Amino acid sequence: MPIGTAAQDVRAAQAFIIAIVPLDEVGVDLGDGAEAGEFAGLDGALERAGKNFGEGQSAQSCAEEAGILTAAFGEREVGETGMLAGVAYDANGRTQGGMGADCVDYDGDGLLDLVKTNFSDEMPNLYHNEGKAFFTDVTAAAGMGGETRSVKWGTGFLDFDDDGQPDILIVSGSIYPPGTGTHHLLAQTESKLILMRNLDGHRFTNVSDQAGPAFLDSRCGRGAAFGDIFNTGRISVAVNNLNDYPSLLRNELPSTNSWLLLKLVGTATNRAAIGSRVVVTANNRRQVQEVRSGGSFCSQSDLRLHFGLGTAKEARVQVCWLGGAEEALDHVPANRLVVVKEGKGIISQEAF
Ligand SMILES: [Ca+2]
Ligand SMILES: [Ca+2]
Repeated sequence: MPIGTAAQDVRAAQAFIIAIVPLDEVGVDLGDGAEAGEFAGLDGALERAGKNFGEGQSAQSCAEEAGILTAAFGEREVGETGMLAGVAYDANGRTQGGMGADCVDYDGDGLLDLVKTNFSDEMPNLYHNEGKAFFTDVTAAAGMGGETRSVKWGTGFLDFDDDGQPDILIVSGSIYPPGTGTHHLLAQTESKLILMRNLDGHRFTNVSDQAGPAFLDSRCGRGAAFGDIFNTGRISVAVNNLNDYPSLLRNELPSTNSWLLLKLVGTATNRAAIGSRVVVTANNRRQVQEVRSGGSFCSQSDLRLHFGLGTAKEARVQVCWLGGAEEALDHVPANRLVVVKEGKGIISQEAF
């Protein structure tokens, strides 16, 4: 779908816009998945994202029928802690058909929280990190209890409006390809993308019907990858669809909010800095993110970390490298890509 007229129609009526852009228009070869792989990671590996939940435990989470939280105790010992951590079941004690998962600190308390998508007729899960590796299912209280339509797959936290409060995108799609056999007789799926806006750090609201043509289009979605692919300071989204072209959702929100894009380069630790953590503080609000390999579902997002800063014009950046080294950078100006090298501080900046 061209951006032109459809995006302009929506722009007149809505506060923000995400439009579909054919991937071949931005130089991604649709005939060879490897071209898109660096950003979209459309291959078939089980989603599994490395996490550190802020209490001295490195952990991996994986959504299955009973949520599994695999925690590392020290360097060599690994154990399954989903039951004790409160993420094995939903708030009613039921197992669920888990599909995708992601984590970020959505409420600014410094601890990484979890979102998990599930099968049709089931709510997704939003697990709030209470500290000491224990989580509370706050799905209903956060306003996400109504999202039960269709099977939900890829998901991720993204601050699409750069207000400093991470929002949530969920990809949905029928389990069987539309029009196939006796399982799915409808010619088209009725599955759509879901965009949940973070209102105040505690509650989310569904703004899909205000988010532009990409969210009105029914597709049989699966994976979702996130990144500032156009270098605009706004997070865009790549979605892979079953038996269909992938979609690239360009974020065209006319926001005046500031942002910061951080690229970490490891030296003592791995060069991609996977597993390293960043704390960004701006306007007295703290945000935590980690560099991750792998995403959910079957996707790889931009390794650069994107932070919405709201009205702030600068931020304090603290980097905790995977090997334990730390460095702090004060008065980092907003609205630019900043490259930080382990032990060297900022080695380059590029304003967009
Ligand atoms: Ca939190
Ligand atoms: Ca936001």
